Amino acid sequence: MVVHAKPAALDQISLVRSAEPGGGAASSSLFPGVPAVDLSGPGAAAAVVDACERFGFFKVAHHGVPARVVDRLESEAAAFFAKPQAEKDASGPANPLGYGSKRIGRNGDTGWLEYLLLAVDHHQAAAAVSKASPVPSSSLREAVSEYVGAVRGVAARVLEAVAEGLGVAPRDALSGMVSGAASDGVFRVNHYPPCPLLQRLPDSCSVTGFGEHTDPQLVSVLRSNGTPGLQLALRDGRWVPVPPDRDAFFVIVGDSLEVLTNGRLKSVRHRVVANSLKPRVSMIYFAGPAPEQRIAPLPELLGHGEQGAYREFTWGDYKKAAYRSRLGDNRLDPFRRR
Ligand code: GA4
Repeated sequence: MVVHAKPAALDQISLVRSAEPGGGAASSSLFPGVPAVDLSGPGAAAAVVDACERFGFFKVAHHGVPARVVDRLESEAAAFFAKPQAEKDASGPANPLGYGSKRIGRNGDTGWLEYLLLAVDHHQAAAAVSKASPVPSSSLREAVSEYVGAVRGVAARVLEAVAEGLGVAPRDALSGMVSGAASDGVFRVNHYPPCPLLQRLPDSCSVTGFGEHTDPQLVSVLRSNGTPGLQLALRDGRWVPVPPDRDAFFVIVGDSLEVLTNGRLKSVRHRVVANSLKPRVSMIYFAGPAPEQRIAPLPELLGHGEQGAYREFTWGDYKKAAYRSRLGDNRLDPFRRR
């Protein structure tokens, strides 16, 4: 019998059962793959709503964000993560903003990654990394600001499509929540170094890069390099890998959009597993509202006299509660009406 001891370097990092490609023999026929939506195409609103209802997740094709903007940030991020550890540590530890390594949040979650987490200020014409965020260099600050300026437009178009597809008026009822000057945008760039130790574990085991969780905001817009690792949970709980696509953006439905749509759209659990050979770099923009924003089911989505399925909260309170939780907790549960 072969006994696989967990290598000491992975002491603090938990292992996960691998998702089988396609979601396993039983489900591969049921999972047609991640839907791709052309936001400017005819029927975009219906396609966005359909993908969000079925998976809480889809890929945006033909998004119009120049490759130059994405590539610039990717190379700035690579240059930062290649710096000596002491230089990176000078921008951390993330609390929650700044440089973090292996630790996620404040309550003991860990993963095989390092990252930069930054707050974003929204101005009419442009987005900018907030002064409160420790950014290692002005060139990285500029690259992030330019990138977020572009992807916040993708988030806004997605939320306009959701409003249109669900028959919510005005068209900017949702997108307006995440684009005002007081809105709480967050940006993170994750670097998952190769994890050669994986080769010493059985095939059925992976190393946690970023543990399973839902995102608390309305939507998140993710772009990664060509290294696999992202997985999502289907509605039946089965995990499926998301094939990487460096030219696309992936949209992830968050808890706040679940509540606003009274559960028509559901936030999706997702996670990242480490790769044994190649580094993975992902950049994610989290579209959050202003701290005072009330998050409650939109009246248009309730029948006459119907009570919403969730109790109301403000984004500020929800965020505070999130920071007291563990990554994998179901943070919406306390707000569900039974
Ligand atoms: C998950 C989504 C975003 O990455 C994030 C994360 C945040 C953090 O890394 O600081 C949290 C996590 C995320 C939810 C629960 C809390 C807070 C880590 C954690 C354990 C930036 C966010 O907004 O919530």
